[in-house]
Amino acid sequence: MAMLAAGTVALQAQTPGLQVVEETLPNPDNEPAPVQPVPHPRQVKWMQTEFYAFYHYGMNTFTGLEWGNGDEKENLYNPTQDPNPKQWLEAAKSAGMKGGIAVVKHHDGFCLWPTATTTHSIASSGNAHSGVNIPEAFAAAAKELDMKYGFYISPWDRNSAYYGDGTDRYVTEVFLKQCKELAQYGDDQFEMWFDGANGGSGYYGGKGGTRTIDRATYYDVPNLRDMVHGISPDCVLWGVGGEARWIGNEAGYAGETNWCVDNREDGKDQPNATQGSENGWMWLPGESDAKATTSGWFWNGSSVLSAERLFQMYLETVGRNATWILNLPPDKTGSLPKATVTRMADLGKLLTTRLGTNLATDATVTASDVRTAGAARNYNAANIIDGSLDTYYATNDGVNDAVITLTLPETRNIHYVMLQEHIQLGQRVKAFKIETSTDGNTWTKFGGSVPTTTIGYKRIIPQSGSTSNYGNGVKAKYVRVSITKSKSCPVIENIALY
Ligand code: FUL
Repeated sequence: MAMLAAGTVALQAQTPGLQVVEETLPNPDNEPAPVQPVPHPRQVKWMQTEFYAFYHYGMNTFTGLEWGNGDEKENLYNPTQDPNPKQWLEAAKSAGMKGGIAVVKHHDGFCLWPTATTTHSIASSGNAHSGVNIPEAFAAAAKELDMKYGFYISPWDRNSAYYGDGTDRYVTEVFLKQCKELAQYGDDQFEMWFDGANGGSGYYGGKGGTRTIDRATYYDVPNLRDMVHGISPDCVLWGVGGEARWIGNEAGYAGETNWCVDNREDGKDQPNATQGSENGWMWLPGESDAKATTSGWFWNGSSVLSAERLFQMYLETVGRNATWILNLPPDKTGSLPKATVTRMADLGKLLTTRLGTNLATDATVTASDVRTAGAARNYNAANIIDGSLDTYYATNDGVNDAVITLTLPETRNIHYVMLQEHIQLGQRVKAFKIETSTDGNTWTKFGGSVPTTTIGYKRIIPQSGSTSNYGNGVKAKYVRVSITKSKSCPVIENIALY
């Protein structure tokens, strides 16, 4: 590719007659050119986290509210035992989750750590078990369990007198400082969660009334991002922070077609949140937030969904190119109820039984076109079964379709096909199809009527197309994946059969 450095072009404009020699940038590995926009490396790591827990716990756990007004007396926060974030994370780990996000300040403004920004925190509660610093204990437990961690801090604060008071005092003296305090609980946080937070009625230091703000400018997001990334460089700022998008519902599903790119405007909700936008201008991957219980984000005694229903949500979120954050509310003891713990272990077992053993690792893989190898990298079809997130299969430039055939040593029963693009080079595939065969001559469509459009970081196609019925699967010795439409040469990282 011929490239002129921007500085050279400017110099040429200022210096008539200057000869510019075009330089061809070397590409010794013959790597495919990226399709823009591409993810920041922290967004790649974030997508690889896939499935993690959400813990709504705080003042509301004790008042029974979903949205506290901000006037709750601090001593109402009164856990009956020491809150135990390690127990929260252990349950998530047993479900196959790779991390968790703890709510440490909800809209009521009560902080679960002894912040210097307000007295409305655990430091003022004065109860026997209210002193546990939740973000500190949560980060320590995550490190111990080798899990990722992050915090939810509500930008909207119904307690603060300064919120939306016409000055920037709330943002500079409260919100940014609180985010900084939290960032300091670990330089390896993977996500900070900021909800929509438009403002509204509240206590506001006793003044009451309704406060409105302009979401696009109020929270000083550029400063917030720089400050958090300066301390915790891999921390993706969700929602208000503008590095990952809400999937548009709280019911645990993403679009079957789902792009990691979208058209973001500061302060606005994404119009195509569930599906993203094929020609979006920025990398803005979707996260699906859903409840593991039948109602409410905070603990209210409602029952836990069945492992089958949660498995379905997995297929409809992680299996559709979104991450999945599943809410597990701790109760008044400061721990997760037993029923939640048991259900998480059951979910983990289902995931392991159904998606834990790749039946394709000993397949022979061939492809219609294989990109010419470079000095230190090849693009062989077999790269799709090596399980690596670094190697990938690609076609040559100008070849935007591909037929990849996996031949198994013997006929096996297949329930799911999992596909991954090497998203570091952008999301490319627009359409594909999957077929199976027992003899290599007669082919049967796999996936029922599921629209096989996008792949992205991960796509899982169930044999019958149903996400709610495990079914009987299909007998196959040959599996053929045809990429029929792609923005540029396809780059396929993995294909697995389950
Ligand atoms: C929303 C909040 O208003 C809910 O209370 C909850 O925290 C949910 C995850 O995000 O924006």
